[in-house]
Amino acid sequence: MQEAINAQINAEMWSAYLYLAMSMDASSHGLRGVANWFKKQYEEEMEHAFKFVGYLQSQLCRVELAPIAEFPTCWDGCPLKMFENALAHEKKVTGMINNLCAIAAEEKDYATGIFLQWYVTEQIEEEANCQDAIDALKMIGEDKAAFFMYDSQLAAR
Ligand code: OFO
Repeated sequence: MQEAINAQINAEMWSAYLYLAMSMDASSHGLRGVANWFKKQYEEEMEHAFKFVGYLQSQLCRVELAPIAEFPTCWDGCPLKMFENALAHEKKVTGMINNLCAIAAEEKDYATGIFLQWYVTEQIEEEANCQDAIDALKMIGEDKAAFFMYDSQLAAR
């Protein structure tokens, strides 16, 4: 269980870098709201990672930090591509969290099972947020005024 949680800490940090890269790409294309949204998402992912770090420490387990694997850095300033990529990634993360739950159940590690429930709920929100953005961006299409309004909304996250 300890090994699997350490791997998840790495995965959460990888997610953080992915979203920070999206924020940088959006920013370099003048998409201030999208850049802000992904910067906030980067911060959330680091919180997810540190929640696991705190949990391992509270259980007197060792935290092992591994190198962060390479991540994509270019979406050509296309928010739809970013959110589609983010949704696909979050679905993958949901699978990883479910896998951790399965290990906890198999090892009869009830404390970790309860701790993981927070992540199970969080993943529902993570996927829904990405899907909402995809739906909105598809509706907006090429309408620049509508996109400007939506970008301002994302800037307020
Ligand atoms: Fe940590 O939820 Fe996204 O990846």
